[in-house]
Amino acid sequence: MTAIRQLTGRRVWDSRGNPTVEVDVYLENGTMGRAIAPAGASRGEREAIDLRDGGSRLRGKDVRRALDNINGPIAQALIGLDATDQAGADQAMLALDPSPLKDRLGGNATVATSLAVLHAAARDGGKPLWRHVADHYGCAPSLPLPEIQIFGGGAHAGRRVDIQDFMIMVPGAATLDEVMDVTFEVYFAAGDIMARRGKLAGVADEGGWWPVFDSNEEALETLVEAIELAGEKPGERIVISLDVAASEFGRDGRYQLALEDREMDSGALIDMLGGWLDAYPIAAIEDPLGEDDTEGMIAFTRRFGSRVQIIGDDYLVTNAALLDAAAAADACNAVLIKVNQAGTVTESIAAFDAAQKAGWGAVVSARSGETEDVSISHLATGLGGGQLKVGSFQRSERMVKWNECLRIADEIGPGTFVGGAPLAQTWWGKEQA
Ligand code: 2PG
Ligand code: MG
Repeated sequence: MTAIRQLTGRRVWDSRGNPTVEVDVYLENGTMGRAIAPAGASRGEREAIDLRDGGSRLRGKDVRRALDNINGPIAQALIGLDATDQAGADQAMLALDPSPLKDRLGGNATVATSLAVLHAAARDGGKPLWRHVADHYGCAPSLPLPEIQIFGGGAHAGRRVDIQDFMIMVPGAATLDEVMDVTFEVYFAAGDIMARRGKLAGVADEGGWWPVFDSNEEALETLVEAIELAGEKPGERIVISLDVAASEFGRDGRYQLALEDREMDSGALIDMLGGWLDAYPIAAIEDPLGEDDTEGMIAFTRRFGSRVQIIGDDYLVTNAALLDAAAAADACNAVLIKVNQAGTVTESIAAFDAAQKAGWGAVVSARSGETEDVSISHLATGLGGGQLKVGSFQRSERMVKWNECLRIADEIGPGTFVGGAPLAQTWWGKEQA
């Protein structure tokens, strides 16, 4: 056992220029672990809250209350505990704040603390974080298959288009290096097309090109063109992945497509998305219906679940109980794992375990507000066999995560990137068969 000697929170700033919390955990032997809380923009209603101060200071976004919680009650509860007992440290925080949304301590306070403890324990054991995660949770580590955004949208691009993420995956690549090469070509081909049409207008929150489009379909068409301009055949080595983030434009089974000035019910939205699945090589689709539209999710999964990965993000908020219920109802077939939605590493692992039990895929994911923290690159690798979504192929808070995966690839050795995670291959393979 190596006990936690000191725990300190400080205010730092994220990729959107908003304040966030960083935690340093020091162990008795001087080992230190550090982590920073990310922040979402399209947040699920049932995810752990970011505790912010409100009021007029920093537009209400300051995090002094979360820092007070870290430096006060959380430090008091965790000092003296064994840093290698992740569940024990997380449990100590849950005992302080048993509320479902962690509104007392703040999910930002708990997630930075929880991840900092994980980092400290890994260092204490002399292991890279990915190896510690694999050993601690009994997983076979493997490099994740990246999901990389080419166009932003939704809440990350002033709602310029309704759909939030237009992404590619390269399950046909043999190595992570190859994924990066292919992504470079597609990303800049997309930029060239936008420039040629006078539509190049910078990038959205996660580094994808700003979506100057007249319809959601135009974004999809342009993505296909970019893949072709990069010299690839869409659906061969490269597939498309979408985050519809439907909760952002739908409530109570009614959806407002602002771009097209159209209102539709769940059935019409499902038909529209189904049309896209027929027309484009889409292998994965996230939050196709709203977080309150379980019937829609079930209907969508019934129709398309055998041919496409259907990922619950806002719908499941990295919550094992919600995942169990969704698995029983057949309401999607994969989960997005965001540690700050759950609020602790232990609860995120519980959601990951529930996904494994259900036979579902798992996509470890960043938030739209990010930092230099690279914990998720390690988590995705350590847990093994999955995917990783960190945004686009530009802006350092995104690229640090891809670059960290490349370093991990050197550590883990050749042959561990299995030509695209088996998961994505399986889903796409089904379609091809
Ligand atoms: C999502 C994420 C990342 P946010 O919806 O999957 O793209 O967005 O962090 O804003 O919730
Ligand atoms: Mg999402």
